[in-house]
Amino acid sequence: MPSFAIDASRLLARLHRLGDTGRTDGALTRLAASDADRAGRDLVCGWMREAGLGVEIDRVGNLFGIWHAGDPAADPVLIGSHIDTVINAGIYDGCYGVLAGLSVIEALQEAGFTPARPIALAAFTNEEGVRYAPDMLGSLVHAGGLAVEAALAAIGTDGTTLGGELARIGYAGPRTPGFLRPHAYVELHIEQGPVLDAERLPLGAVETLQGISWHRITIDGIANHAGTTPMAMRRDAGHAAARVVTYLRDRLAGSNAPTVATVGCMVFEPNAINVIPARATFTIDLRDPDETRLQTEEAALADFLVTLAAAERVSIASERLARFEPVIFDPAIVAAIEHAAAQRGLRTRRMTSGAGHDAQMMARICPAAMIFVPSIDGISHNPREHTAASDLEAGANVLLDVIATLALEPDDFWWNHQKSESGDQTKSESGMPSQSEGIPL
Ligand code: HGY
Ligand code: MN
Ligand code: MN
Repeated sequence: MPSFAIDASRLLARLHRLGDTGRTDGALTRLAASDADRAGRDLVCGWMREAGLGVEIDRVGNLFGIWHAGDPAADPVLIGSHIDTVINAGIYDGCYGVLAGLSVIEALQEAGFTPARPIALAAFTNEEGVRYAPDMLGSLVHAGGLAVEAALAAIGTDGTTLGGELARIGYAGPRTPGFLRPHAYVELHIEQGPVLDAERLPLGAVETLQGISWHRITIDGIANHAGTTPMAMRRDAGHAAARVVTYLRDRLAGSNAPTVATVGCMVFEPNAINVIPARATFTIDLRDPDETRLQTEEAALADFLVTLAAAERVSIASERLARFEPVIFDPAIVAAIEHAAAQRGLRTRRMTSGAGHDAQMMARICPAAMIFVPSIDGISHNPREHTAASDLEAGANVLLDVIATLALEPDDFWWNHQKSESGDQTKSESGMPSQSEGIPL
């Protein structure tokens, strides 16, 4: 069993400290580039500097803490996630992956591990996409999927621009996004779903991530008097919107497919108790692990909207906010995750991620994969989000093993310190094989 581990009490203390940062009336809402985000960023950058990492900030506010070890010319192994949250969030989504990554780097430093290449930690901007669309914005820009200027010009739900807000909070950095080309990327995250908890498994080796399709729908009818307008004469944007919500539920409830649809935001105008809504604006989040089926659902929805507009005598406009195809992660890193867990006596299962993550963007530019730990009752995007401390610790230790392995060169041992003490053994005490005999990375 590996004798090498992260400092779990430090990780948990930081998780709760960060989780207490940016709360308003007790609720944790750290939207991208908000004052609460600034407070969280300040805290994380401080911890990165205390660990001796070089802190770099790029033009879209992505934070990087770099351990400049090993060959300075070599691409770094990158650990990452995000610290922005949804509204009234839990403390683990994103923040756990960033803080566990920091605890991994500190553990490697404190154990005298000398990586063959730099190891870096990223906290990407606006992963949630609640204030600015698209989601995973910072990692998407880093991966070259969205131009910097377009990202900075993104208009928020509050009418601000991302660029203006990053400058206001002091996190419009100088580095050009994409300045750091990862050798490999690993993200540790809570599952945010029910599978691991239901199966009593401590870890998931995430091999795929489902496709995501976000749209904003605007329905325009005619405002009229709630009391005097006969039902047959109404051009009710609110009723038409409600029919979209029930269409999605009815269509998918009867399906065997894993497709999911969510209408998370809805606004009526003029939003008055005695006025038939003139306008309804709402969002649709559609997801499916299969690209063809996702396209089929998008087309079916578009057809339904055309039929609905005629039937309700309203006009309906649809604006695409985000569209990401399903992703297949790097099989060698997925195998390394399973191997590292097995070395620690931890059972795992292969999984598809239902949630979007920065890893899906990093997979565009380097080998990438994810490690999941259980979410109790599958609850997330909710202050009740929770993961057992033992699972948080196990996930971070497996991340440690995988990062150490990825930071090796082929002729190196898993733990150089081990090699210097006990000569040329082929296995370190940890049981992790040396690169030459071990994981096919
Ligand atoms: O929406 C998502 O799946 C992620 O939480 N950003
Ligand atoms: Mn997340
Ligand atoms: Mn999230």
